Formats: sequence, C-alpha cells, structure tokens
Amino acid sequence: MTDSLISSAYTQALEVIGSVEPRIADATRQELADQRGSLKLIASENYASPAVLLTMGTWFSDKYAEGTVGHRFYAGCQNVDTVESLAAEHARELFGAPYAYVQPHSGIDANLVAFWSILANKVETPALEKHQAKNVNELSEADWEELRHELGNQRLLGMSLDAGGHLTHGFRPNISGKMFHQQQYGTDPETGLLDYDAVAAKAREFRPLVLVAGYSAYPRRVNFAKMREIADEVGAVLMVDMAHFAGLVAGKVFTGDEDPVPHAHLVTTTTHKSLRGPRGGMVLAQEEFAADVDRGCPMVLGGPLSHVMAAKAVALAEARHSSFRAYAQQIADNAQSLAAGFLERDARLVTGGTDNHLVLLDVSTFGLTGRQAESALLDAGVVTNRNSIPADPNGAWYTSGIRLGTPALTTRGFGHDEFDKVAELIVDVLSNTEAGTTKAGGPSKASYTLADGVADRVKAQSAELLDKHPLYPGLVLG
Ligand code: DSN
Repeated sequence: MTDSLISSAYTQALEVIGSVEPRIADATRQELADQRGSLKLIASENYASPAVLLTMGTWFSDKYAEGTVGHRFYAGCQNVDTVESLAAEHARELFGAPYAYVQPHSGIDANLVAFWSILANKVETPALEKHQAKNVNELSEADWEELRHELGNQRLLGMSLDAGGHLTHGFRPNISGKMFHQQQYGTDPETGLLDYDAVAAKAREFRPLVLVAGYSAYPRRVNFAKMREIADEVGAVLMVDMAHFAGLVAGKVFTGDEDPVPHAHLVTTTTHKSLRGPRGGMVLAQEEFAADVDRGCPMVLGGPLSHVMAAKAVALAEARHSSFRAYAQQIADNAQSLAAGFLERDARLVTGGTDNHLVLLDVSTFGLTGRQAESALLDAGVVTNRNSIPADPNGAWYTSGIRLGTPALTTRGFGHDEFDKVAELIVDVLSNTEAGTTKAGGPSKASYTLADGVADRVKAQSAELLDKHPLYPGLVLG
C-alpha cells in the first residue's frame, strides 16, 4: 500500500468523522501525535499495520453473527462466514493447531471460553447423572443451581500474579478465582525462575482439573513439554495463555518445548500484543475440545465482532509472511539489549535478565515504588506500566517494579543501539527522581519529585530516536 493511499484514506476518514463529532476526530489525531512522540514500552502493546487498522473500520461492524461458520442464528452471514473461516484457517496454519476459534473479543474472553470448554468436556457431576444429560450444555435452570456449587469446587492451578501470572489464572478478585477452587504456583525465591519440581509437587498434592501456564510479567521462556508432563501425571488439562508471546511463537522464536501449541490441550491468546493484530482474542484447541470451544458464543461471549475477525485474518496473513520471523527475532534480541543496558548501569532485573520480549525492573533500588517510577517516566515521555515483582512489599497497586516490553518499538525499527539508549534514559530519570512524603511527613508511595531539567533532557534524546524511526512513516494527515 503506498503512503499517499494511506494518508488520503485516513485524512478523508477523519473528515467524515469530524463532520459529525469534531472532538473525536481531534482526539484521534492527538492520539497519533502522542503515540508518535513517546517511547512506548508497554509490553502488551504494539502498532498494528494500516491494513489491519483499516479493516476494522467497515460495515462488518453492523452485522450480527452469533453461532459458528455455516450455523448462525441470523440470516445473511455468508460474508462473515468467509471472514471467520479465513481468520481460523490462517491461525491453524500459522500455529500448526488442529482447531482455531477466532471469536473472543479479548484475552479474558478467550480464557473464559477455554475454562467453560474444559468444564463442559471433563466434568461429570451428580447433576448430570441425575438428569441423564450428556454435558453441561444440556442442563435445565434447576440443574444449573446445583451445578454452580459443584463447578465452584473444581480445582485450578495457575501462576501467581506477583510471579508474573495473569488475573485470569485464578487470582481471587477475578471470576477464574471464584468459579474454581484455586491454588497458585510461584517462582524460586532466590532465582526468580520457574521451578518445575515445585510446580509438580504442588500439582500432585492439589490435583487440579486445570493447570494454567503462561504469563504476562515473567521475563523468561517456559518449557511447555514439562508443564504437559506435570498435567498428565495428575490428570489435568493443560491450558496455556500465550497472549504476551504469541508473536514469538508465530515467528518461530519459541519452538520445540517452548512452543505451547503441540503440548497444550488448549492455547489462548490475544491478537494485539506481540502478534501485532487487532485488539481481540483467540483459542487454539486440540480436536477433543473443538465442539465445546465453539459454544463460546453465546455461552460466555456476545455476538462476534466480524470487523475485528476480518482484521485478525489480515494480521495473521501478515504474520505468515517470512518478514514476521525477522521481526519476532528482533523483539527477543532487543529485549536482551535492553536488559544488558540496565545491567551495565547497575540496575536490578527480576531473574537477572530476559529471554523473551520483556524486562522486569526492580525500582526499589532507586528508592522508588513502581507507581512513582511509572509517573516520573511518563513525565519524561517514557510510557511503561508498574508491575508487582515476586513477594512485592508494595502490593499490586503501588508495586516495586516496572515492566518494559520491546514489541512496539521494534515495530518502529529500534535495534540494539536504540534499546541501549532507552535503558540509559530510563536510568537517568529514575536516578533523578526522589520519593515524596505524605502530608503527615511519612514516606509516600505515590508522590515524587523529578529533578529540574531531566524530563526535557530525556524527551530531547528520545525525540532523536523517535525521529529516526517514525511511526507509520509516510502517513501524513491533511
Ligand atoms: N493487560 C494485559 C497486560 O498488560 O499484560 C493483560 O491483560
């Protein structure tokens, strides 16, 4: 697609939008300017291609299509069928998965679909026997009353939030921690690394129905073959949430034991992180779960977002291109450069480094909480998010860590030298930030002071990097 086509597509679209609600057109322009002008290091974000973004802005948004391909609850879904079939085909081919369900609207939705499909597939209950129903999809209202109690006692073992797991892996405030009787595994207190023997011991004792692997803030690779051995030994279903690293799987950076697809019964993902697609989710499944996964809508999902499924098909087609492998490898190489840049400057990283797409920086060595560090960095145009570290004394709100990811800036073309400079700029900000005090004079976990001139200095140096690697080069809004 040529630059002038993209420029004129967006210029005209914004004119149409602006003629109805100019403030939305203005905010859209401003968002582009803000994203162009800041160092985006949020590990779960990226920049989708213009083709992916444009695909989301069409009349597919207007169509209802509950059901599955060829089996819809609405008439006139022939084009949605084309879109959904293509997205699923690309997903199966790209990941080598027997089955792909591309309807989930988000990662949490994808996980809910997977959980319900496991319950539907594996749970035999007195309620089912009593009513001689074949599975949970055939229960009456009265059966559900009884079943809710029983399903609540099913066991799930997932990675704890402070070790890098996700809310949906059994964290108490999430529905996954309420519908399942859950326990969590952590990481080794000394090394910060996953201890497979400890996970196995916990699984033997707890005997979960579901073993969840995957993470959103663990800076290392996982051996999914070992996780499957553990699941098999205790008769659990292995569900892997690869939302963060789907791009590294697609790009063949994670292969063999590190590729979850051949090892897990179910793999869930988002499509907008390292995979660089539209905001949405997806479930890959072994055949035995396919029929239950297909009941995701209406079991736990609203009608599919056909315009987003179309954009998933476009993004997955992009990820099947050989250039995506180079991109994925560069994400991992850049994370190494970023980690090395911090270590050379005496910063402390959880696990001492990284071998995926993210780095978890312990900011307590700068005398700061994660919240103070996140805010000071934002003042200097560096967009990150605060994150708990293992055994975090500051809890999940203030935290002691900053999570940094390389997928977005790698899309802009950043390489080793740029990421080394990013580490330098971050250390500059954090070493020039002082924790504040509360009104009563005690230490504050939120307030801070960034020394005069630092924000401007860092912004000026960031601008040099950002100008060298423009976001959507050639896209000029008229
Ligand atoms: N919010 C995503 C992340 O930042 O990792 C996960 O849900």
